Amino acid sequence: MTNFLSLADVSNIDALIQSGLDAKANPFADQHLGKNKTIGMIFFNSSLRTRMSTQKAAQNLGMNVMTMNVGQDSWGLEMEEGVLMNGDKAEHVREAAAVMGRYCNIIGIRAFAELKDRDKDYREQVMHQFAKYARVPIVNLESATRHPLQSLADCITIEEAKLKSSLIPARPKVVLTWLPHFKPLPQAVANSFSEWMNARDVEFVITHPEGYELAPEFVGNARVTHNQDEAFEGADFIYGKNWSSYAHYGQVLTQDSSWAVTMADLRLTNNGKFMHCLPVRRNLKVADEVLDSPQSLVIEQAANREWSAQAVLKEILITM
Ligand code: SN0
Repeated sequence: MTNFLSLADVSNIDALIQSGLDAKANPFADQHLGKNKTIGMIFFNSSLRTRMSTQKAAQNLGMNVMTMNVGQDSWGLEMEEGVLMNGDKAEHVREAAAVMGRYCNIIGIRAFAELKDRDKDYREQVMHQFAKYARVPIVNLESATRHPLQSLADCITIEEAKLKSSLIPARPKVVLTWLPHFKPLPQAVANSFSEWMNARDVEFVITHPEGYELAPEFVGNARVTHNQDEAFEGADFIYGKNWSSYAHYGQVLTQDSSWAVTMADLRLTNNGKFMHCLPVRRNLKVADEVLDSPQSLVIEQAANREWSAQAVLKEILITM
């Protein structure tokens, strides 16, 4: 693997999931792989799990880690080509990425959607500019349209739950449900989860209010319904996430609280497990009773971020 920008960079998902499970069972088996190698983690946005789990994974592999919060620790970075730089951004990505590429063997980047210009966000300018000018492998730490390290951790979590419980069928029913929120959030987590579930052997259903359709290339072969109760019937996994509208780009079209997940909703499922990438706003998106119930996988799912990052970094390191 050279870059890890999306599922398209993965040649064998099953093997990558297994590598994550192996890392979890034996975290320090590959300490030699990253010796004298450095990862730079560049954040344009806030992070808790991604920052800590990726750093931990890199250290498990023996790597050195440097972290940079763009605009706070560093100069603001200009991404557009050929512009007169007389605004608030003091440095161009051409120099910044080229220099970072000299210090680092791998660069991880987090750059959320700005949710203003859909074409611009979906072009993934920041990832592509870094890949072009840094000339080292780039790892997506959540970009405008995707969060593949999260999706890999989600796949690991689902496989692990299947191994632990004989009640979950070999081909589980997985439901991605929209949750209410007053703030416009990116589609990245939902897009990515959908992209990865389309590549797995699951019955995949997406449910959301009208106007919240994801981009068709991410929906793939999922069944889409506006009836959350119907979607939840017999589900083995409920994956909650809020996202803003793609069609009415970046807008909050409804905050209908009936879409929040409660225990009454979970009772419609096949003893379904609840998943969320976190951070989650309690009782706005999901009831306390769900997050605190034995059916919630959110903490294990976050714990698995370490192993998804480790599987990906290992895959990149073995090619160096
Ligand atoms: C981000 C998102 O993409 O939705 C990161 C998720 C891993 N989430 C948020 O920005 C939540 C912010 C909030 O105020 O609830």
